[in-house]
Amino acid sequence: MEEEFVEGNFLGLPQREGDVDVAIVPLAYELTTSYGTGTAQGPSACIDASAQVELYDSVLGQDLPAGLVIATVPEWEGTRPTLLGQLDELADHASAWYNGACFPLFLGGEHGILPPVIRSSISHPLVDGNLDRLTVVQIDAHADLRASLDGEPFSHACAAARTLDTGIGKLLQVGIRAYSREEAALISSDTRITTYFAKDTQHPHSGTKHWDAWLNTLRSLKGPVHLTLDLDGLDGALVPATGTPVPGGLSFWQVIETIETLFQVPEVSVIGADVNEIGCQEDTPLTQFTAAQLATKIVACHALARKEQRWTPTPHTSSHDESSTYFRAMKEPQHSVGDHA
Ligand SMILES: [Mn+2]
Repeated sequence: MEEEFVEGNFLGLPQREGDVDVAIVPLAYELTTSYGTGTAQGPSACIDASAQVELYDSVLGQDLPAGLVIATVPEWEGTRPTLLGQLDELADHASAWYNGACFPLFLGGEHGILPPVIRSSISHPLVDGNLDRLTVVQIDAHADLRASLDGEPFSHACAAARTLDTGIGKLLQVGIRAYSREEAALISSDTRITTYFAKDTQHPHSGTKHWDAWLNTLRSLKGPVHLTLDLDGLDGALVPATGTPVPGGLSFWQVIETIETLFQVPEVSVIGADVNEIGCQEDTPLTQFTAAQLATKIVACHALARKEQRWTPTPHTSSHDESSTYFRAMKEPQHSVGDHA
């Protein structure tokens, strides 16, 4: 039976009755993007473009919503006057979807959304107050490990560094090809970080060996995982309207393979994901359509994980300090690599 098409909803899907299984959460956040190229319009552009994405997924073997209640949440826009205040506001907004019964997919917005999103996942039952249990898988052109950029420690260029500050256990990166000497030093010295560089995985002769090693690294994971997909991890030709497109990146199919592989690891539960740095391309919808296709793949892989009993809803029973002043209480980042900005 054909679903009714609802304008403004992800994939045009009508929201069914019942508890929300998948929340599509648009975060129109753009405070620190280098060129200010319109990532705040990205989430709505992605939702509009999703109207053209096929509902059938070949791996799932079904049409979405595949029996799930998928809700498209109204767009978040910050109201507090300071950046740290807005990060707390964003974390409060995100935490509602970490109740253990729902899978949130955040659409950004600049990559600066990541630290508050990760902070808010502390209330998820599988994290259970200890973010050390969480692994973050990052697809990105940039390492995002700077201490600060232009004096701003919460810049999008510092998203992974501030996420490490929240206390996560592991950070896995792939697609990385733009980073500073200080970031290279941190990658070498911080045992929580594992980085697969694009110069290795995309090498015309030896790339396959490195790519297989990346997939095997994913397969070795256990426990709760958050997937953060910065669109610029893809080759710039595919996403020219992302904030900072970079040549030499991952192919579309490599990103698909990463998503499919991660969601199928038997001992992994992907508790949330984000697609960020979505731009709104005017002359062709390629950038926002690419984002919409990958967002759909994430939802389909989550649906498959539920179907194959690799994702069991774990309703919230415990209460944790869900402090809504985490970022405002922060004076300085807790680690520092040399900052020449
Ligand atoms: Mn990034």
